[in-house]
Amino acid sequence: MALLPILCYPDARLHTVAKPVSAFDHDLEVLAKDMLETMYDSNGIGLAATQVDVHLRLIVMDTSEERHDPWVLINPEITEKSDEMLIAEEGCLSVPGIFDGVERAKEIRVSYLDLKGERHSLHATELIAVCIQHEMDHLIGRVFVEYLSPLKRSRIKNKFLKAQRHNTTP
Ligand code: K1U
Ligand code: ZN
Repeated sequence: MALLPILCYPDARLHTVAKPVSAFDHDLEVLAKDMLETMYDSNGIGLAATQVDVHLRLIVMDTSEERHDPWVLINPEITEKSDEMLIAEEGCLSVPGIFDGVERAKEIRVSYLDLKGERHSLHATELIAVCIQHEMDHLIGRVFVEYLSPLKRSRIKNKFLKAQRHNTTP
């Protein structure tokens, strides 16, 4: 098992569009395990492969209190979305220390494959629905700060660029 480096905003690689997974092999299992370890180590509730510079449609999550319910969703697709929306506070391991409200569908249905390539469908609400939508955005190269106002986004970008230049934490 290994901890993987997480790309930090505004790294251009975060805007890469991921490709569908086609090989359900040992390498994919290792990647999923390493991503889960990286997510747990960073106290996150989700992580997309894009964030560890692997451009495949794979996300991992654990929204349980006990942190003992790892999920691996491969080639996820949203098949249904509620008209009802909610605004929830989001954070991102690629934009550490920044939290803000984003409007998302309150309920979704997602079709995905597991590590054996078997298809499943899940109905998600509230935090789980928010987290899946946030992670699936990563797979199309979208970071949650893109939902914020241009002023907020530019302040965040400048803060992170400055920290990068000075080699400090944002
Ligand atoms: O970087 C990521 O994609 C993971 C991200 C997932 C997420 C959290 C909250 C809302 C939507 C998506 C995180 O895990 S951020 C850190 C965190 O644990 C957290 C932040 C806010 C609320 C709950 C948890
Ligand atoms: Zn994120």
